Amino acid sequence: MKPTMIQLTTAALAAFLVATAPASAQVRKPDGEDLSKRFAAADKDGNGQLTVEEAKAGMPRVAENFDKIDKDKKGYVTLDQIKSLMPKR
Ligand SMILES: [Ca+2]
Repeated sequence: MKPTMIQLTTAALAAFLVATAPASAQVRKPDGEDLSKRFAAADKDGNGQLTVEEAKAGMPRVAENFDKIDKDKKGYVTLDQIKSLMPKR
């Protein structure tokens, strides 16, 4: 049986969360700081918003889950929106 769309979506989201927040065994630096740096590097025009194009270039995992992060369908995501999807510790 082929995976359903929901299973694929869940798998993609799980992969995204794992990629942006490595398991504690792998974590070396504060993930908030790491995420901020990656966001800043991906945000080419530095306006604090990541378009899907910027995400594709700098944060592919964000691009893959862009629609889920961009809940308001504004066409961009912010660092806070990305952080809100990170597992809380
Ligand atoms: Ca930008």
